Amino acid sequence: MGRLIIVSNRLPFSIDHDGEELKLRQSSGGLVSAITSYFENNHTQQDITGKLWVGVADFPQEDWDKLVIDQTITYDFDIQPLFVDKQTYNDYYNGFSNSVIWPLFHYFPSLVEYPASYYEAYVQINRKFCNELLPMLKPDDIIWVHDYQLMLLPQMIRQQRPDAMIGFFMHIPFPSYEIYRLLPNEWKKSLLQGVIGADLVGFHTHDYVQHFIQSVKMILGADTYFHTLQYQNRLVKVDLFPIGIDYKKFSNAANDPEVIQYRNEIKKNFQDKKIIFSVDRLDYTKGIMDRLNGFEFFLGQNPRWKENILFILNVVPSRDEIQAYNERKKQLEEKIGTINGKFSTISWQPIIYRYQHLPFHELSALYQLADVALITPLRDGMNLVAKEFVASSVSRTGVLILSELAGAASELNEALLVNPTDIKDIANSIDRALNMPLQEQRNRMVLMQRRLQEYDVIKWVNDFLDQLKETKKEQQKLTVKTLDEKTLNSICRHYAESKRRFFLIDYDGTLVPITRLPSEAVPTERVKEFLASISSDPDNHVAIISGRDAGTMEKWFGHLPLTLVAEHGASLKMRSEAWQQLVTVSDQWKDQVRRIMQIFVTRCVGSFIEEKTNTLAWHYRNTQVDLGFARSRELINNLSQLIQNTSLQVIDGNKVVEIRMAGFDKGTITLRILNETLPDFVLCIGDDTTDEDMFKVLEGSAYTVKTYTIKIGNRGTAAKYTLPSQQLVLPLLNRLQTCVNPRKHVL
Ligand code: GDG
Repeated sequence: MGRLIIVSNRLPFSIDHDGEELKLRQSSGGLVSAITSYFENNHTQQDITGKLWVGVADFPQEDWDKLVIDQTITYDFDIQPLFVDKQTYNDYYNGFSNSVIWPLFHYFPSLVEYPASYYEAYVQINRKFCNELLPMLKPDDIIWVHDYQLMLLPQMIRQQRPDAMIGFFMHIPFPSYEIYRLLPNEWKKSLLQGVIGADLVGFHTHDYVQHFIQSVKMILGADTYFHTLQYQNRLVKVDLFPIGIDYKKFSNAANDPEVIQYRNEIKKNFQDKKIIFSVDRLDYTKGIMDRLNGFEFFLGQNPRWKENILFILNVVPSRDEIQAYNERKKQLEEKIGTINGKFSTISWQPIIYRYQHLPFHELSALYQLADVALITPLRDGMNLVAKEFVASSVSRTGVLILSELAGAASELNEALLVNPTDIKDIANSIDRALNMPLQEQRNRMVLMQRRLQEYDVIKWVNDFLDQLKETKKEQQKLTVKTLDEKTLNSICRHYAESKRRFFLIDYDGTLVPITRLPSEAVPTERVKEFLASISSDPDNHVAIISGRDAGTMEKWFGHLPLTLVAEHGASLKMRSEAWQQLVTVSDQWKDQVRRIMQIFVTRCVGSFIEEKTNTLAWHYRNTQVDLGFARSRELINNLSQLIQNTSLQVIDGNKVVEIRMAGFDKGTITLRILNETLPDFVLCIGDDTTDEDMFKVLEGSAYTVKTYTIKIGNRGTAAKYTLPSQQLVLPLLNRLQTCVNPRKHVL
């Protein structure tokens, strides 16, 4: 392994001017807290040889140069700042990132602004990151791209470095498909394509993973299988990694003298008062206004808490150049004024409001002192504040009130979960928290603490990096199987030496691409010419082995010297012979099956029934992806029950469910033909699940002749080799002919 390169929009610090002196100041924010903790603790994996953080500098180049010359930089990782044009950065950061992606992904579509210049700047800055990174990259580096500002970057790097190890982590929610699809077409496509340029894509929760997979399926048409995506012949993993915190940093802070001193001061000032605490960046997603409304409602309903309670509300300045943020600051401050004006006495006011970044010892002391942490975002990717409050409670008392719409709610279900817009719910929860018996507080706290201790930020990073390496290994296993030049040469050699060559070729998805309707997939002139050419060699015996019915096969290929297998083996026409029906049972079963399939046609728009002599097939290729798949499972279930104790079987094909007589499949018929023809060279190629039966018998121990089994696509298969796409089939087969006769080139 090489270096770990963290790539994020911002660097983890800013530079402040203190007179002539320049000082580093750590930025606040979830991503920075997490990664700096990991780096500071020196917990990096053993095989990582260095650490580098790349991000945009929010300070001038001359400040940076001065710090480097004066050797003021004391971070234990390397830093590569990017200096970018201010206007472009503004359109990329305040524009596309924070006025398009941020509001949309947090379910505020009405706040989204759509100027094209924002997107252009987003592309430009992502490109700038890519261009700066490329010359730095070494072959073994791990590149870990973070968050919504850099969604295009993974693919940009991938295009230049196809083998790079790239991870992407999204710190904010990924919205449901219905929300995501509101983006203009070009944007929504390129953002998804950009992200899946990574090998591993991480989110905080199962829901975000599912939403992302759904969008990739619906918008890019990618194949998905649980947490694996298949897109343009690349395998990408998508999984959940709920970010952890630096647990020890918060629990150990209780013994820090600076924290103790500050804690004592506050205690002295607010003796006997219950403290409610919250800290957030100033952001409309954090639900501060609804929280204040909830608190106001609580005070109105519970006058006995007058003078006995204090809400310490800390708001950290954030994105103040964006209008939506500025306006909200004014509204919040007015609301705080109203509540204080309404409920204060001469010696007490209910809310202490501060608009500033707190030093760590103050933050930590407030976490420890709070009787209640009131964390009520309207949406939040995770929310680290909730976790930090829990970790800080060394006394194991205190109650967490947490929004059910924060990602953290899926891990912290011992908190009092509230709907953040329901002010009564918030008020009732405050009341319940203030009256909760100590034992119950402890029971809840202990369970949450155990969980957070178990999966802290170190585990989080290591888990992500381990999975990234695993994904790379899985991809490599698939590449090992891909038909390469060496294997092609050996197939060619073997082909040239053989005298009784046998070809088993599937039709749909192999000789021709899959189309919307089976009737559209007619063989092209190119296919017919190729088949005529390859079968004209007396040493070649070619079988087209398909699920199509005998009539269609005869119409298309009857004039050529080919063996034809229809309906997966129910009908057979050996080369130069007549068709034989291998199934002779009555087809009365069809009526009942047809009736059931018809119900599914009605219940799933776009699906249709194909009727063949011995088979009924329900196709769902043209349906809404998820609905089609769900209905196909139901249909399989219904049909399986229906055919119990009959000689029928249900086949779960590629976007098709078929029912036909048992005992006939492509494997059985393959063995039968081979036993009749006794070849010395076999090449079998197909794309569908039904082709697996052929691959299995040919790769099984019963069959010993040298064979080449080739699956199109790189899903799991019993075939020995894979070919990335259908378009490569004819060139491959054609190349074999040139092995014997180099001048013969049909295509
Ligand atoms: C994004 C996602 C996700 C805050 N104020 C002060 C301060 N902080 C620190 C907290 C905490 C961090 O900043 C805030 O993290 P959150 O998770 O609460 O929120 P975002 O900044 O919006 O983070 C979020 C996160 O990324 C991680 O993936 O959880 O959903 O939106 O660590 O302690 N630190 C100090 N003074 C402050 O005044 N010292």
